[in-house]
Parts: sequence; C-alpha cells; structure tokens
Amino acid sequence: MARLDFPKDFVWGTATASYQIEGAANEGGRGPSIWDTFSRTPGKVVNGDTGDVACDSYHRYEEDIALLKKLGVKAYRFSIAWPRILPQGTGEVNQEGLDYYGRVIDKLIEAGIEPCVTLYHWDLPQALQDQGGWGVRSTIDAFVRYAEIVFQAFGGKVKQWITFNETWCISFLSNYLGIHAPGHRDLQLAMTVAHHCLVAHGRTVRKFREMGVKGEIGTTHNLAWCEPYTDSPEDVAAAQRTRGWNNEWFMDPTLKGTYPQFLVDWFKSKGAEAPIQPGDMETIAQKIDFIGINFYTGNYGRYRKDFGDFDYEEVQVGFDRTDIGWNVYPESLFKALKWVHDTYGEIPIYITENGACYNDGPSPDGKIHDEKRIDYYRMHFTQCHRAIASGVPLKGYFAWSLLDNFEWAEGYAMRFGIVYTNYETLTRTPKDSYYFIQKVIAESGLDV
Ligand code: GCO
Repeated sequence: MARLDFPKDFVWGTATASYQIEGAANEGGRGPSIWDTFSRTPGKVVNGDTGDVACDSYHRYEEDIALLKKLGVKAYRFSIAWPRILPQGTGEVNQEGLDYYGRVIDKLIEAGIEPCVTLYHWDLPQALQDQGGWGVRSTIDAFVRYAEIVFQAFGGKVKQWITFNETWCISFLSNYLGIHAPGHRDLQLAMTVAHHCLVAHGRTVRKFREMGVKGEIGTTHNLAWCEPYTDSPEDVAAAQRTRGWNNEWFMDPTLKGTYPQFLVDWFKSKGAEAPIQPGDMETIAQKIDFIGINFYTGNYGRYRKDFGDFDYEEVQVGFDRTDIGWNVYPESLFKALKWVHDTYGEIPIYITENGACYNDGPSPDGKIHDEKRIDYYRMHFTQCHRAIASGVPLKGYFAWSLLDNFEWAEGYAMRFGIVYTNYETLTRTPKDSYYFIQKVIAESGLDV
C-alpha cells in the first residue's frame, strides 16, 4: 500500500450545472432556454425527460449546500442560467434571478465554501437562438452584457469564474453531430459557433479586467484522449486529427492565439472554416488565470478511410466501461495533463469535471454501494497525484457530480452523482463514494 498526499492548498470540489439540477423552469421569472425547447422535441432526450423539475435545487439549494459542507469541499462549481438573469437574453434584467444566485453564493460563503461560477453551461436563452444563436455575432455582444451584469452583482464574492463550459460540445456536439441542443447538423455552422464562443470568451475576459473585478477567470475545455493503436504514420495522423479536433482546436486559440494549421487545412478540405475577423485571435487569447479541463475517458484507434470525419476508428482493447459506455482509462488523465503542461506551459490547471456514470440504486439496507465509482475516483486521484509529482501545475479537482441529475440527451437514466437523487421524492442520499471522497478531502490524501 502506498500513501498519496496532496498539497495542503489543493482545491477539492464538486460540480453541477444549472439546467441539470435547478428545475423550477417556469419560476422566478426565468425565460425559456434552448434546452427547454430541445427536451420537448420528441426523440431528442431519452424517455422524453426535461429539466422542468430536475433535482429541484432551485428550492433545495440549502440542502445541497449542507451536503457540500459535510463533504468538506473547499469549492463548489455551479453555473448561472443566463435566462434567469435575462429571460430574453438581452433587454430587461430579472432581479429575481440575481437574487436567487445571490442567496446561493452567500450561503456557500457562510459555509466556508468558495463559489466557482460557470457563466455558460449550455442554457442559451431561446429568444437568442431564434435570432441565430451562437451562429451570429450579435450573440457575442449579448453574452458580454450578461457577463457584465453578473460581474457587477457578484464580483469580489466569487473568486473563480469560468466563461464557457466545453466549447467543443456547444459547437460540434450540438451543431454538427446534432446530439445536444439546438440539434443542428451543419459543419460550417459548428465552426462558426465554436469561433463565436471563443471570441465571446476573450471579450468577457477583457471586460472582467477592465471592470477590475477581483478574482480569477478562465475557461473550461473538455479533452478527449485518443492514442494510435499502432505507430504506423496513418494511425498516428488519424489519432492526432481526432485529438486535435477535440483538444487543440480549442486549447490553441485560447492559449496561443492560433488555430492548428493541420486542422484548418482538414476542415477546408470539407468546405468549412472559422469566420475570423481582424483582431479576433488576439481577443480570444486574452491572458487567463487558469485553464479548466473536463476529463472522462480515452481510447485507442486506427486509420480507416472515410470512417467518421477524421478517418479514425476506435479499436476495442478491453477497457472496462462505465454504464454510459465510456472506457475507464485512468492513465489517459495523466497523459492529458502532461500534454497540457508540455504544450501550453505553466498555466495553472483545474480539473473542473471528472467522474463516472454508474447507475447503482439503494441496496436493501438503504445505502448506495457504488464500489465501481469509488474505484474510478481512486484511480483518477492517483493519476492526478502522479501529474503533480511530475511537475504539472494542477491546482484543484472538481468531482462530477454532486448529485445525480439531468444528463442531457440521456435524461435521468444516467447517474453521475456521489449523492443519489430519488426523482420521485427528490430526497438526496449520499452514496458510498461520497464518504470515500469525504475522507480523501479530510486527509488531503489517500492510500492506494
Ligand atoms: C459536461 C457536462 C456535464 C455532463 C458530464 C457527464 O460538461 O459534459 O458538464 O454537464 O453531465 O460531462 O456527461
């Protein structure tokens, strides 16, 4: 057995997102978002589930914060729903929405927990989507105004800000693969959406600095780790392209101010390009205080002509899989962290999401014995420790998720929580993994 100690100032936390937990979709003056529309579109979400009620955290946030306090986290990452602040995306501010987040933030601070706020976790006001959404540049202006209102309200109280959650999902998953709202299948549109979100990120960081808000600001990208199955040049190039599409396409502009040329050429061959206007790249690359990484899985793959968009086909090498079907490949987290450090230098890194889907429910004893989730966390904490020991500036880790919640296109069928949500009664029951993490936090380390 080995002992792994984490730095004393390591930030342990958990994460959630507004549409996934809040419910109260028609309360408090909230306007509709693209997820209200999408989840009501037949065939888009498993079982026709919607976020109308979700975990009802809008009403039960005090209970959630009590769970966080008992867990012992230093920080809690959650998102603000733009349509609660500006129901139409622009125009009138909804004070009730600001008041709600004000209560959440004050309660967290009172409990000794740092709020870490994501400004955009996918619930775009529907009114803006009706005018073109992220496909049009005016949405950038609307976003910066929304951010300014939120900074004015909570600047100083909130120490850590994340502009966007997973720009790859907002763009490609939602506008090219059609799996998330608004559900389009158009490569050029996805490229445009990605670019506009990146520019909106940069402009928001600039606004934050101009306003002199105290605190740190960054963004969160989801990384996918793809490794070539053999070292043939074709396999290597196919894996590099797939990784690049997920990773460099977002990390490079954010941290270097350029798009990777090999992918610019690739997309051009498919008739798509980023609509770059003069000054955009400089805007996107505003200096940020940290980079957030969401990480879940990795794979091996090989070149197969005309397979998928990047001539890349995953090879099954016998990984265990979680209940959502994602490989359990903990070492890929270490490799991804190392890659970020080697490629982008000393920027502080936070893992803003990592976790596993296992759908265990209560046993006859009423408890939730989610051993596999505990194993997943133990193995991933080990890789985080290894990264820190190798000099990677990893500063914190947010487990996804505090609660079982609305898992987007999978509805409520897939559970990522360390706390079990009973969707009939809305009661919360900490799972065994919750107590495991509680111990890790209390000791700032673990035995492996
Ligand atoms: C994500 C989302 C989460 C998901 C999680 C599991 O950022 O992808 O933040 O909302 O629930 O990733 O799929």
